Amino acid sequence: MKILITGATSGFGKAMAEKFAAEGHNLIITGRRADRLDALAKGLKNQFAVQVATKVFDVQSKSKVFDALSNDTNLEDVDVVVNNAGLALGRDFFDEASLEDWETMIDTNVKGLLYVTKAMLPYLVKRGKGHIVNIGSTAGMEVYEKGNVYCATKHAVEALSKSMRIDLVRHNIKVTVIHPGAADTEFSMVRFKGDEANAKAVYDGFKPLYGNDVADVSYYAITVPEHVCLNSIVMTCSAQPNSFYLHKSTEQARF
Ligand code: NDP
Ligand code: 8X3
Repeated sequence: MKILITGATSGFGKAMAEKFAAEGHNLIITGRRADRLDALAKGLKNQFAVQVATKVFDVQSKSKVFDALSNDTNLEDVDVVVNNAGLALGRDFFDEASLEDWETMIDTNVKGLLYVTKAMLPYLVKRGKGHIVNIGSTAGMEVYEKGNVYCATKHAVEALSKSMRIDLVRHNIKVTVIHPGAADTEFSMVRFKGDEANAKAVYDGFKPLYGNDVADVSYYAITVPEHVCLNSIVMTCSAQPNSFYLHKSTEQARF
């Protein structure tokens, strides 16, 4: 298979690239940090003898997404598009949160996912088959205190995944949405804007998901038989029963 993954410079996207390459699949990996993409591509090509192309762009920029993804013969036989790039910014009460943080989350998690999907669809439609895998979140299932706009963007990913599944079925395009719970990636460092103590505290007192857990589940979802579609997968670590309750060894409530 050939798989395009957005946000492959760290966390889930990087772990997926490593898993899919280890299983012999060719990749197009994307993100904004070119140095990381180049190092990952080089390592995977050497280790697994697969083809790995890189594309550097910000998913928030409509023109850059379409410049990067349009009219590229290497994309004509892409089987799977993984919309993974995304972020949270801030953990603040609604009245105290930053408008700029809200805009960046909406532009990345919602509009970026739409731009990438729209840019890739002509290839999948022309082929008459394909699979879109969107990375949502348990935050897209239930909102939690101070999660406001991040939760809203992930609710949008859930709604868009359902819509895509209906509208694209006539093109034989499957749509899966994966909703992970708390996972130890660079996510919290980004959310807390480099505040290491706050970021680390998120994962204190329990064993969270890791990138490879999400990569393994994603791999399963993209390798089921063609006539099977896993529509929606909610996956959490064993200590997390829902989006806002986390059973910590040190305290009962996460937030
Ligand atoms: P990381 O911060 O480790 O990775 C995020 C990835 O997204 C990076 O590769 C980053 O690349 C990319 N990215 C962010 N903004 C942009 C942008 N504007 N343009 C292009 N790429 C971008 O976090 P995770 O791996 O944890 O997050 C991946 C996805 O999973 C996100 O959608 C997140 O919301 C979701 N998620 C995370 C959970 C968690 O607890 N970690 C749980 C549930 C869902 P670069 O900076 O190089 O551009
Ligand atoms: C990321 C997980 O719990 O921070 O989507 O919302 S959480």
